[in-house]
Amino acid sequence: MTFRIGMIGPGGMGRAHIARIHEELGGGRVVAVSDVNAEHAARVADEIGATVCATSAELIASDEVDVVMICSYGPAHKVDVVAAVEAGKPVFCEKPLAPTAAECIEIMAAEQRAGRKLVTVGFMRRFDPSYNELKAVLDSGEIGLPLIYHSKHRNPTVPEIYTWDMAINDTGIHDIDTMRWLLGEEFVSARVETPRKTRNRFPHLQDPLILILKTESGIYCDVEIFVNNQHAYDIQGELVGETGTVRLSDQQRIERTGAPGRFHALTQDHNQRFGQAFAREVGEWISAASRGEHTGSTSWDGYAAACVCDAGVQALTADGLVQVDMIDKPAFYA
Ligand code: ISE
Repeated sequence: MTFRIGMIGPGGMGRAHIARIHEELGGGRVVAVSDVNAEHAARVADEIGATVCATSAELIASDEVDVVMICSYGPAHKVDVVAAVEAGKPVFCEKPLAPTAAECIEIMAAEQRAGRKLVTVGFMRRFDPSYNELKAVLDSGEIGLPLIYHSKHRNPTVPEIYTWDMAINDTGIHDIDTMRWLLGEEFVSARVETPRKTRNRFPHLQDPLILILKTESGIYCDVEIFVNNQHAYDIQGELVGETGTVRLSDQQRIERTGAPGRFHALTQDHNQRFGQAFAREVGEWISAASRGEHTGSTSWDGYAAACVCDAGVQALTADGLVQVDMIDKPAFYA
C-alpha cells in the first residue's frame, strides 16, 4: 500500500523530503500540497502530479490524504498539528513543534483527547548513525556515568531574516533535543556566554554564542552555536563519562575525489550532513504510520525543547542563570 501524504508548506525542507520520499524511499507519495503562496503550491503540485489544496485545513480534511507532513513556518504549526490530530491523522511536523510552550501544551492536550500518539517532530539527529553509535556506547555503561557533553553546531552562513533568537530556537534546538534524547534527562537551567562577535555576521546577531545547560542530575552541556563560520556545516559532539570519552567521528565529512586526489570535504548544509538521518526518520515515520504505530520524537519532546529554548533565549538577553520552567510529564508520554 502506498501511503497518501499531504504536505503543508513545501519549501526547501519540504521539497527535500518530497525528493527523498519519491526517489529513495518506498511506501508513500505526496498526493496533495498547500502553501500560503498559492503559485508556489501550484508549481510544486505540477512538478510531482499532486493536487493543490487552497488551504491547509482543506488538505487535512481531504479524503485523499492519509497522513500529514508540516514543513511550513513555525508560527503556523500549531493550528495545523491540532487539526490533523483532531482528524485522527498521523502528522510529521518539522521543528519547532510550535514556537511557544503554551502552544505545545495545546497540541499535547489535543493528542491526549485523541487517545493515541499521532505527532512526530522532525528531530532528525535521533536517526543519525553517528549519534546512534554514541548513544549505544553510553547505554552500554562502558564509560560510566555521563558528566559533561560538549556540542558544536556551526553553519557557513544564515540569511538576513534569521533573527537574534534563532541561534537558540532554530539552530540550538537540535542540540537541545539530541542531548535530552542521549542523556534521558530534562534540563533544569540555562545560561549563555557571549564571546567576541565575528565580523562576518548581520549586526543584529550574537554570533558565536555558548549555551550552557544543566540537567536534573547535574550533567553540564555546552553548545557552541556559530552560524556564520564562512566555511562549513560542522557538527561535533563529545561525551565525557567517568571512565572514558566518546565523540562523533568524522561522519560530518564527505569523501571527494578531485584534482588534489582523494580528500575529505566538510559538508555544507544539513541535507548533506544529515541526509541519511532524514531518510531514516521519514522512512520510519511512513512505515510506522502505515502499521498504525508511532515513531520518533513526541509532542512532549517538542514541548520540552520549547521550554529549554525559552530559558536559553531569556538567558541571552539577561545575565545569569535562567531556570527551565516545565509542567509535569503527562503519563500519556511516559
Ligand atoms: C536550520 O533550520 C536547521 O534546522 C539546521 O539543521 C541548522 O543547522 C540551522 O542552523 C537552522 O537554521
